[in-house]
Amino acid sequence: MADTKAKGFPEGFLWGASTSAYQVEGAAYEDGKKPSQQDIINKDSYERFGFATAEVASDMYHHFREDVALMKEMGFKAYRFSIAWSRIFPDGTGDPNPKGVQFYHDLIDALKEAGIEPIVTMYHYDLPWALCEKYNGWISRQVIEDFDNYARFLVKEYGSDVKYWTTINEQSIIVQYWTQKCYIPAELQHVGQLRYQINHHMNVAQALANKAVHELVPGGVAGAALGYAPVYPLTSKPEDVMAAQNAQALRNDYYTDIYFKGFYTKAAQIYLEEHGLAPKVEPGDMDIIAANTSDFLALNYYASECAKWCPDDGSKMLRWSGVNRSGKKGDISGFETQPGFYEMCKNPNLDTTDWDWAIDPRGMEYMLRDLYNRYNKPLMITENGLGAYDTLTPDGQVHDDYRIDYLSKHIAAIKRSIDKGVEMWAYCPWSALDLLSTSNGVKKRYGFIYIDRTDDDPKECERIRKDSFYWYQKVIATNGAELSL
Ligand code: BGP
Repeated sequence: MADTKAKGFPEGFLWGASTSAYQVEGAAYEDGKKPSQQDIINKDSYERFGFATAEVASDMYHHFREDVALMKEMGFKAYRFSIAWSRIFPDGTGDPNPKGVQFYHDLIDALKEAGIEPIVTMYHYDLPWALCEKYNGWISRQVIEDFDNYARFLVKEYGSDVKYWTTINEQSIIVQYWTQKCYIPAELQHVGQLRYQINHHMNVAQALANKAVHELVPGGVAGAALGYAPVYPLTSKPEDVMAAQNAQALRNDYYTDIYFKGFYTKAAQIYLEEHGLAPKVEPGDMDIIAANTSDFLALNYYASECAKWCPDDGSKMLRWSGVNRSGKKGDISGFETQPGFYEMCKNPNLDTTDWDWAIDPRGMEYMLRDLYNRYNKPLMITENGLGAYDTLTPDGQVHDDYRIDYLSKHIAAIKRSIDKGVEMWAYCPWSALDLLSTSNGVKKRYGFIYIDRTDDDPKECERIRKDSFYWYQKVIATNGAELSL
């Protein structure tokens, strides 16, 4: 008889955490690095909203040995981080910057010495600013060739030490929140089709990056890191259920079908064509995409989403996802609306974070089971976490029991998925240490390690272990068996 006992996390499971270059490194203009589009976007956010710039961030560039030591103390088996393209190629192309190249060698060596497996993301929102100035960045097809050149350089340079490569971070989120994630000139911001054009350029670029890993890294594996939120219908009315399927097609399948099957999800593509939003595809693009599919999918899961029917009778206009900048529940500026397809809405059954992100561990289990059943490919969690206000007590502690509660419930959901047969490689929640949020400065915190700084004052960026640090240490030591405090 088959052994039906729950098994939990496999031996060798990669416990760790994630960060991205511009959100932690700082040293934005040091040792030859030139600005990325995030240095420009975040400077603007500081002026408009008072959110910290990326200039210092968590100052990891100068603290990385201390940070790796803290990761080792927590027992990390893996660390997922990204490489800043503009540290390697300050102008996007041309000669590499020796000091930038050396920085990542030093980081990778330190991780290896600590027994921590690097999971490297090639691109996490930070295109070299020089390429925005030269040709409007991801809007131009030229970026495909330049990204391929950069990706090939990375895998040649670091491939002997790095087996796990995630190519591009969160294309789905880039489509929704494009001006936060990409520099888009003001005069083009009304052209919705460009969101999907950028995404198409990324699809070709990321397929070429998969190819580079497969050609140049013996035993190397490659796949994108996707921001993924499964979609529930608001009610069991058939039209709401249909709307949820439509939203699932356009917001999720449209990316995963490309990564694993090499084509655009039909219903989504037809909807985009009918509404003048579909990307222009050049001859040969789909061949490159289909010939270089992914080995695994890295998932960034924070929340599930909810959809309801939306008529196409002129009563509703196309609108993209809103954002909550204040950190006060309910301040979200609106929901994505695609007339005739779906309208996103709040799920009345779920509590949210202060930034209006639905808290839904069951949604993670639903997502993992669904994706594994459909594609039968290994999965990793490369982001998951609770953005919250943390308080540093006068005696230098951070009691983040709310974060422990959030993470333990999500880890339990992964365990249930594994027990139902899902092949999971890694859990790398967001984030190893506090960092610069993409949308809310540094007061919205995610880390196991508190960084003592404010939006206005980077201070010394002192590192302080939170309660969740000690809790996660125990989770890892017991391979996920012990999830309580
Ligand atoms: C993901 C990004 C990360 C990260 C996280 C939290 O979309 O990949 O870079 O920041 O979300 O989002 P935020 O920083 O907006 O709270």
